[in-house]
Amino acid sequence: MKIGIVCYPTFGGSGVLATELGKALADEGHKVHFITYQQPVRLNVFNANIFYHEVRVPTYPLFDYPPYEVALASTMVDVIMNHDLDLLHVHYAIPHASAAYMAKQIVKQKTGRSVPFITTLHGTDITLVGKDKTYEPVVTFSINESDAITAVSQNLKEETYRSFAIRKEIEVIYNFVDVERFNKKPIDAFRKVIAPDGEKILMHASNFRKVKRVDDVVKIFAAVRDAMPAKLLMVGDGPERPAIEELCRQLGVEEDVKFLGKQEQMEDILAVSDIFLLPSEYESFGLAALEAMAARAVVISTNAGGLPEINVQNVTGFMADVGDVNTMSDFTISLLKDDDRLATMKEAAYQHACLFDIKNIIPIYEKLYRQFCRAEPCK
Ligand code: GMT
Repeated sequence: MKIGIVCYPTFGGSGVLATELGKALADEGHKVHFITYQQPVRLNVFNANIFYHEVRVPTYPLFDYPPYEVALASTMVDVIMNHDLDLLHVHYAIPHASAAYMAKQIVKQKTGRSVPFITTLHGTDITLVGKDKTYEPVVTFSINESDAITAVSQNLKEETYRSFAIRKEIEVIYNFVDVERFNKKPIDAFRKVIAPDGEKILMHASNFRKVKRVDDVVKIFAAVRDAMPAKLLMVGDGPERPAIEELCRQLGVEEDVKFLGKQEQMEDILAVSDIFLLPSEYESFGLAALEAMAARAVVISTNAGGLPEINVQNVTGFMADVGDVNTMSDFTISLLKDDDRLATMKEAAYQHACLFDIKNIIPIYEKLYRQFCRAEPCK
């Protein structure tokens, strides 16, 4: 099939997922056209089935806000018509679903053909941004106009029905991970640089937004470090980072915390990590936690949103209520003091991640796309 994928090209979970999906579909022989304002960060391979179309937003002195959605819809029309796309798959509702609706209407008027679009809901497009009344009417309308709607967890599906007047069925298709990529042996030299005296290594990765409660990561780590020698790796970047660096200094742990910034080689960093901390206020799914599990790190998280759908209590990791730093710290300390239990939980985390392996999830998306095939047999 010829599939257009629209996403945010950044390190955010929705962009990562959309890019990995496109790469996997291209490996299966589909022609995949990425339509976005920048080369997606994970689009780092050459594949003759992958095409990239940049959305250019010309500026003009009149525009305080350059109209990205208009430029996106126009680029979608161009790509659909010139590359004869079978369907569009847009990731993150805002503004991708409404732009897809607009593109669909234009193509229909020009050619008489109705090009289907599938909207995948990822999280903050529903739970934070989408609910805002500035956006809500357009979000509700464009989700309802989607030819198919998917959500990355059962929790997000329920949240969507709770918050918006959605008349259609939402299919849950879980996020996935390429287990083969993340199941890597730790690089000894790397571990020695980070933890020269064999200290346990904890890790966190996010966009450092308030919803991630990164201050709780540092508080948990400070408690662990009081109990034993340990190191914390912080991957990613975002608005909370200066305050978090200050908190590290206030708690006296700055020597043991390394801020690595945005990283592409997540598998190498995860491979040396014992524990992955994700004390978020909300996660629709928690793709970062799933990647950590595939790399055999034990996930200590909150029980918010869709996290209980991937993190199995006391088996693959441990969950506590949002803000319950003491419970998360106590569990982490007792686990790190028990090497046998740590090894058992690491293996359980890996085994559980295998259920979400890319090989299991891609066929589900293909089955969904096949409903929209124009030709039989579906190519
Ligand atoms: O976590 C973020 O803030 C980024 C955001 C995104 O859309 O890029 O992530 C959301 O989508 C991911 C992929 O489906 C999910 O794994 C994350 O849990 C979700 N984030 C939130 O719900 C806060």
